[in-house]
Amino acid sequence: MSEKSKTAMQDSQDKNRLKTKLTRRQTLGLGAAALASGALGAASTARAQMMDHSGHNMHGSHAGHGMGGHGRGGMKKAMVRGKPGVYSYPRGNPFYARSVDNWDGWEPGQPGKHYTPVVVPNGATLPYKIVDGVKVFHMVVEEFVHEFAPGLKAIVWGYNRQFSGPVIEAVEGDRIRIYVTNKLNTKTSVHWHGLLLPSGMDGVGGLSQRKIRPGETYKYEWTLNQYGTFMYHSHTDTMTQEGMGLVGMFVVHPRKETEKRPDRDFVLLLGEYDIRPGTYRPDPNVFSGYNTLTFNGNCFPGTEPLVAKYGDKVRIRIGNLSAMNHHPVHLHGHAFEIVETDGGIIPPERRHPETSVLVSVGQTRAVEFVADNPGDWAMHCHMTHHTMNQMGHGIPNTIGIDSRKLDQQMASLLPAYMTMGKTGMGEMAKHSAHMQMPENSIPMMGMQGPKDYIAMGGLFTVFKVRQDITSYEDPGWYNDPEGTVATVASRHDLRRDGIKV
Ligand SMILES: [Cu+2]
Repeated sequence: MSEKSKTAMQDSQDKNRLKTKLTRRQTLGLGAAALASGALGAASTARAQMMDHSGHNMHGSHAGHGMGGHGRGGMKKAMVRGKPGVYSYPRGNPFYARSVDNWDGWEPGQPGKHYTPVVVPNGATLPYKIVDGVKVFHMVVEEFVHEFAPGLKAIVWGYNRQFSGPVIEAVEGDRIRIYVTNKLNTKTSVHWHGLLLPSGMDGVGGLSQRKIRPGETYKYEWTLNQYGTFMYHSHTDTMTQEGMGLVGMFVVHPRKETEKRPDRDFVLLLGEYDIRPGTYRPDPNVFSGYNTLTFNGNCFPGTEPLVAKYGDKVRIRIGNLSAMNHHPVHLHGHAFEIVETDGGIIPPERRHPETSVLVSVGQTRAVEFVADNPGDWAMHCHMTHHTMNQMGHGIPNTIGIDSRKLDQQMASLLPAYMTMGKTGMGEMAKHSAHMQMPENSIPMMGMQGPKDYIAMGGLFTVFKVRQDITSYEDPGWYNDPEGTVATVASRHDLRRDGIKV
């Protein structure tokens, strides 16, 4: 079908095409040689490259056409749309991440051969089977109970009883068919966020398709004509349905290697839910005050660590389908580059170093770096309220007060009374471990760490880098080399350095 797509770009943007090719070449990282030879030279080199790339094109005739033909009077031609019933791959945007120029006729991408499978902490990828060269997936939308962290469960909606949904993983050029069975008692639909596909496959209930009725199974099918980090989510009554958990990530690997593959390719989806202590359902109707913030549907201490070997090339793909909050995700001990967004690949020469990446609602960001610093490194949202669990926001500020008198007076009325939060929430978290907690609730934050109580919750996890591991199982806490842990200053230290305390 795609040989017809060549009609799609007989448009009026020849000038842009030159630019497009340059940018696209940069995007693809095809090397600087052609760039140095100037725009026209670069354009023809790009075209040659594309013809080379499309060597797998079954039909042959397509090679070089879609983007090629600069200076052939295209300025005068109006945009020609595909014929009715024929889908034309989008070709106008230089940022689309593509490693080939034609997407039909490829064998289904295989793990190991075409890609290094992603790692999904607290989750898994969606299984598929291959039927006549098509990758076939099946997602079942239903209600089930999910445990967000030890002690905190809620009735959620999700895909295939996974929360957040299983990661769909495929390869550019794969023909995919995704069945969606609706076992909810309300209508739904699935939108494929960031993916270039026919409008009718876009999953917006009422706009792109009729909504999926309870009990129905819908079929989505298209050919992946890009690679990158994308998402999927309900696009019917989204406030309720995303708020109940109908969200997931969608990763497409390049057909041809564009840059060295990462050794560890992690996928994390950020989420937020409102589960008030004592209740068993997220409340999707709230506007703010989300108290359960999650990496892949789990809040610390329920988050699985990300494990890498020293020297590994690491990619972390982060999507955000929270209801209302953007999350600046900060990694300790390393700097990274933001290499792609859900819109495409950032050309290498435009990347810059960061230690935090802001992932706004409805965005994905992929970062890359070399794990060159052994240790246990915190990775967390830097919004301090987002590393707390089930925090009430109506708490009086008692920091710094001396509550001894009040506690004595109150004790005569309420024997177990204790004013909380005088030294901050960290102490409160610890206390709550010994207190009677409301039903279905967890401490606002924390777990016992190797050196003390870790007063964090929500969007917090640990990135573990090790020199001498043979598997990526959780290696336990880091064994620090002697002399590399902060300790109490000795009297000798203080005297030597003239520190008066
Ligand atoms: Cu946040």
